[in-house]
Amino acid sequence: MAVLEILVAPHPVLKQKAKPVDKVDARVAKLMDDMVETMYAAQGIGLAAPQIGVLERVIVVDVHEKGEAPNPIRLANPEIVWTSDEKSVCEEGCLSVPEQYAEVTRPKAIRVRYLDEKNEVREMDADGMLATCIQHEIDHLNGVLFVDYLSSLKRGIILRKVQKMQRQNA
Ligand code: GNR
Ligand code: NI
Repeated sequence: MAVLEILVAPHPVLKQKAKPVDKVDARVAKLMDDMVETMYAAQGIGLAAPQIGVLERVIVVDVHEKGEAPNPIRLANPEIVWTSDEKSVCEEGCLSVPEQYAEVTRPKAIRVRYLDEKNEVREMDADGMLATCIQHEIDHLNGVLFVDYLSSLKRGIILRKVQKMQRQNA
């Protein structure tokens, strides 16, 4: 496995739409493993392939509580097939928008269909943090960042802060 570099906004790859995988073969399974390792190294609860520069529809999530066993979930070609009418508000952050947080409203619960690491079709119900995280990751596959839900004023403030930080670290 390998820890990969995470792209930071405004990297153009983060605005592009990712392509479906044909099937989850050994190559895609390895991509999933590398993404899990990269997510843990960055202390994130999710990661989408475009964040490591790969424009394929692959995401990983792990929302396990501190002190509980890790529970990584690998999803290829994830599709939301149902959303609750009920919404929830979560303070979101993003590894590609480092150290910035803002409230985003999304459906509280979802059902998602996907291919697992063995290329088997699965469906999963999610709510709470897991539902929020999966929706955040699927947005990345469509070139959408959480800041895109904010006013252009707030988005501009956040993206300028990130660029300034990046320049200082360079
Ligand atoms: O680590 C992450 N935390 C987080 C918190 C609230 C809502 C979404 C997330 S996902 C984020 C990791 C990330 O950027 N995934 O794309
Ligand atoms: Ni993100």
